[in-house]
Amino acid sequence: MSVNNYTGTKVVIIGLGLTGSACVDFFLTRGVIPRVIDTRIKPPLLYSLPENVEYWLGEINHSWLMNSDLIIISPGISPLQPSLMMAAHAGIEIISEIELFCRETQTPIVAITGSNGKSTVTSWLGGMARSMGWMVGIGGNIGVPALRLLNQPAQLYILELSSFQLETTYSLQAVAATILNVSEDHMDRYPLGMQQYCSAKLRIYKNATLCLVNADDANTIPVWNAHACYRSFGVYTGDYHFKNQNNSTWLQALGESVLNINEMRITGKHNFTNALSVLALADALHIPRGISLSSLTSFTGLEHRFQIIHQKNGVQWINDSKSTNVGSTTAALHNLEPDGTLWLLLGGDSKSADLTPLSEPLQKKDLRLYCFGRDRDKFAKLRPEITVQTETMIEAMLEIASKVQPGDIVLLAPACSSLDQFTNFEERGALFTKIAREVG
Ligand code: UMA
Ligand code: ADP
Repeated sequence: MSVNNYTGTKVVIIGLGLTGSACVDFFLTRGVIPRVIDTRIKPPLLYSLPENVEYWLGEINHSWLMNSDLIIISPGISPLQPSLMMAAHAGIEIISEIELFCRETQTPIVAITGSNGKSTVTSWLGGMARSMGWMVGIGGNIGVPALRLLNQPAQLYILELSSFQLETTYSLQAVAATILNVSEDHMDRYPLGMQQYCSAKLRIYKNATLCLVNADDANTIPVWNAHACYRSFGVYTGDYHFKNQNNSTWLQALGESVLNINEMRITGKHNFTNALSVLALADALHIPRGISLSSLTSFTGLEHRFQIIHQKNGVQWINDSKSTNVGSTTAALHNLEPDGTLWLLLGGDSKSADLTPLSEPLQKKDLRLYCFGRDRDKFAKLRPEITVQTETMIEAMLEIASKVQPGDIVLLAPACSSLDQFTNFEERGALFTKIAREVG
């Protein structure tokens, strides 16, 4: 039941992708016919637009904006575009789809952001909450627009939120909110750099009941929200951390050793850190330990995230196609100590990132780099003496396949978005998997 009455509101939606399309449906069911703008000539969901909805393609229609009462911007559109700045200056409200969603529901929301690990933590916690028998809506940046979740009854929402979505979200009042980590990403969207990117992420804590911060990452810690309760996780500090005992590593929660990490099926040190944050959020939701620990041990991770997809003749092939920034590639490299050579595939669209933080992890010995895609030159400069450049990932894989020896690992962790050569990271990961199984 909508608590907001939009009758008579002149609504413009910018973007006709997943988000814009969900917004169109939302307003139509509330009896408001919005107008839709997309700066692309052929936005992906144009075909789904009902005939009675007016649309404008190829550029922002400034007069439509100035004649509206409410503008909903898709995550891919920056509110700092000149025409949106002018609309804001004229007093026209500009909000995200997440803001619309928050205004519609009183159901508790867990909100999760961070440069890396959002989808993993969101799905992991989501599965855990569902195993309680709760009706849980899981969505946001993970791929399901939050507004679509309103179509099903829910006792709890778990939302993955990007910095883009948070920029124009004001009414979020999460029962628990976390920034998992911050490393450089999306610098093409944030010309003022990390400060601007961090400020967008920090908005997640505003009005949260519980803020879960990463004790090892100062960028995840807010300097305000005096009303919130704070919990932290970290490698060796924080309310949730690791403890070495009896020659193994345990998850330590609020002073108690609760789980030997060897009992978990997920791999990678970064995923054990994700487990700490999942456990902290589960505790915030009062999920009994028996259920949370059982879910921590059974979760095997998501596709395209640091997954061994092929093993033959002593060679492992790892698909980490979702590694789209320097932080996730660094995490992947820190996990691997092969007996032989590590063959790393890097490249794509680096989104104007500073790549120099990769220099240190790329000092690993017995490493070979294969750089492909649009920004391959930039990566090749990091360690030219061990680098081969190819136009495409397939060319690189064919060459690597002819050279690998038992004990080697081939890792796709490209530190880039795939959009220069693929539809999305799933397509890149699926191709890597297919070729690895054919030639590996
Ligand atoms: N675009 C234009 N002109 C427009 C509108 C969009 O050029 O008028 C471009 C954008 O710059 C972008 C692309 O079209 O390159 C898609 O943008 P969109 O805002 O229409 O995207 P949606 O299809 O609505 O998908 C969005 C999120 N996409 C982005 O933030 C770019 C999806 O996250 C999210 O799953 C979906 O909403 C549902 O919430 C994707 C993503 O890449 C997976 N997110 C970034 C990330 O994870 O790093 C933030
Ligand atoms: P996101 O939704 O934030 O992009 P994902 O869970 O999809 O996060 O993982 C994206 C990439 O980040 C993958 O390469 C994954 O292996 C890596 N990753 C996951 N968790 C972490 C973490 N805590 N720290 C660094 N990298 C991580």
